[in-house]
Amino acid sequence: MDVSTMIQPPDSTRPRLRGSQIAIPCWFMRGGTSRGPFFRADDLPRDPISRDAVLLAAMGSPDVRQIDGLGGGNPLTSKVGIVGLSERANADLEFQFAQLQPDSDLVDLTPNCGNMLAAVVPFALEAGLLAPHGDTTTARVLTLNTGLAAEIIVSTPVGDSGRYVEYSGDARIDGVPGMASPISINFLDTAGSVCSALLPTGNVRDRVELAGVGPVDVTCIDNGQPLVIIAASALGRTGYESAAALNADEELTSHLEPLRLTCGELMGLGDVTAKNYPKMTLVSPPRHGGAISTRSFIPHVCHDSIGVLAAVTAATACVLDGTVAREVATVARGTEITVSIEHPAGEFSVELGIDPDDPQHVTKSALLRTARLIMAGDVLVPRSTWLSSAVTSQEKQR
Ligand code: NQM
Repeated sequence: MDVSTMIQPPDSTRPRLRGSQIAIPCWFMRGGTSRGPFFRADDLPRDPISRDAVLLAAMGSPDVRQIDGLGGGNPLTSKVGIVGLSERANADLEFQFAQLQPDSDLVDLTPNCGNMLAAVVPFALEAGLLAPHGDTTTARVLTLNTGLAAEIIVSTPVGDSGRYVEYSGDARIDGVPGMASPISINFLDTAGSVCSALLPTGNVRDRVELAGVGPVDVTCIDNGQPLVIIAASALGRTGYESAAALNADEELTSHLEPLRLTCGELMGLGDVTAKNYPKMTLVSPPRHGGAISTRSFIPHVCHDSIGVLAAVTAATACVLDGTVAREVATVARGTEITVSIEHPAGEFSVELGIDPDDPQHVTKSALLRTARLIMAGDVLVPRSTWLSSAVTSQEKQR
């Protein structure tokens, strides 16, 4: 067989039968410190049951090693991006983020992921959804999970065969080796992304009774990601332990989950047993010149670094008087400030805009991420997972 008939550009393909399996066009991308397959919305079944079955099969969940799929055995590598063009006046692209888990068959479409968000515009350019429009391409992305909007700027210089997405560069983010091209993300409206308000309990601080520990002060806050912020010292930890040590700390995790369930109710989120939020965030004074030190549980595993919107939310808590974070943080005052969030793999800088007339009001946030296309091709899933008529009708045409 002529090799030219075997190799097709992935963007010229659609989902199709391949023996007993279905081949679905897929772009495997790193977004920030997360990683996962991206799909064009039109390439997946519309029926949610079938779509979830396809995503579980693609990732190899449930299985702790995800040996039969693309997942990497960790929540940070069990993420999926689904992207389509938007018909809304204020958005170019719509991004549906799906959080899967290695060890469960849950496909959660309710949380945000600012790391995977960083890969949305590069993906849209690679997959032919968007055309680059200059040395940089700016697109407005609406995250369907919570209605979060962001303006994202990606480098798209001219190469030998036209404009391309530049992945190489001199930006560095802690938690990812090496350097890469910067991607700027400006969040347009993050307060109360999942909750009803930035401070969903109405307070900067609440006191919660925790069995076996006693009263514990928490800050319940959502500036893009619902967080419960607790002083590490309140749970008898320094907050400087490694992620691995905290994950092995069964006494700590046995306290965190009941606290999470109680705070979930206080935050108006109802029963959060099967939800990936609120995330539990232990804080302590900074040790490396930053504003605060964090250990973020997402929500049952300690993050190797910290999520993007979790960092934005923690940074916001650092500037609000009365919060548990403010008490241990070192932050400058001003209307345009950088808040450096220390985490197990380094630090994460968040730019915050503060209302000059109201220092308790954070007006905007911005940050820098990197992303990279790792693989483009097809992911294959068993035919039985796809129950919709799309592939069957394609089959009839052959
Ligand atoms: O908070 C981890 C990640 C995330 C989410 C998680 C994220 C965010 O690091 O915006 O990026 O909280 O599950 O990808």
